[in-house]
Amino acid sequence: MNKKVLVPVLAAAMAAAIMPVSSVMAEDELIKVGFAQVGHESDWRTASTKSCQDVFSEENGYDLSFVDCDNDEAAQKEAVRSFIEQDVDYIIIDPIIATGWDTVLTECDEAGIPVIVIDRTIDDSDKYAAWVGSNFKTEGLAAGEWLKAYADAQGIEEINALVISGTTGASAQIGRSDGFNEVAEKYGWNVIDEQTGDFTEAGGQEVMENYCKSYEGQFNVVVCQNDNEAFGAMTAMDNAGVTYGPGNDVILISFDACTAGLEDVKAGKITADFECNPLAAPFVEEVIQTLAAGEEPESEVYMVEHWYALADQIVDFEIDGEAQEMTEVTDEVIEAQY
Ligand code: GYE
Repeated sequence: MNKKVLVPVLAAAMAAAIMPVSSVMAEDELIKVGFAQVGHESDWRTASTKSCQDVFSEENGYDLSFVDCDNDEAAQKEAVRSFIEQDVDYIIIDPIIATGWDTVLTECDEAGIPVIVIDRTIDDSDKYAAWVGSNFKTEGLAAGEWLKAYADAQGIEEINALVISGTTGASAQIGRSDGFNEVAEKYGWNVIDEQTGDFTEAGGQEVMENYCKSYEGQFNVVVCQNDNEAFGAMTAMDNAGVTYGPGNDVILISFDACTAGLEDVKAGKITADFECNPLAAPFVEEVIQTLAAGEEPESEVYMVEHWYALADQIVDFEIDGEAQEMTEVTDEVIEAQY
């Protein structure tokens, strides 16, 4: 398998190479793209949708059919089938969950429509041209190894963690859980519970309310698998009188590092935030252009991501022997985020 890791310089060069197509282009000359998006559950998702709508615009030569599948697996398959009926040129899928895809992908294949998978992975079929997204297990490992280094630096000997996971069966959930649990096992931490908040603020709040009741005084780490869950968890902890963030009762870990998440890092609420970069659409366009030219695209393209904290929470750590760099959250960093 060809693998490619994008570096920012290459990304900028690729963005510059995307030529705007004349706005006088006739409608039938536009490239028809269908995008079956997960839903609208988070800030991350909003940024992902905007990235796709910006790239696959009419101005850029595309006719985009966008379907918000509202986190409904059946609706997502239906959306893909409607794209086959519309005879689009390319289908983009952000799979809500990682399995159950082979039948519908076979239908795309038989219709001769190439599929590009974006963000979450499909784990039970290889009938797609390429995937562009993030290494979720690496994100989970980073959160775990950072926690180890930070707890050591603070003299915290015991880790009692509660996890609020993402949508069960989504590859983003599976990878982040696997990564964090692997580290937890290695250091003998106590992971008290893991329940899903479905990547939403309301879900995060509900799970944390239950945790505060069931495990009062028993936990010192809360891991939320996205920023929106962390926002909900903070409301629940505020209501229960649990303090969080640097120097407080609970070390609060989050993923995504969207603007609002980084603002909470800056405010000393989220202790560390592990980025998942939603701006993948330019790289999906690169895949489409490669396919349109009759060439074979890279089969896997990984987004570049950063690990964020305030200066006092930045510690040295490694993943599989590789030293990791952390980025200090400043106003400029927040300003540049999505
Ligand atoms: O972390 C979360 C979103 O699939 C990586 O989905 C994505 C996740 C992201 O709802 O905020």
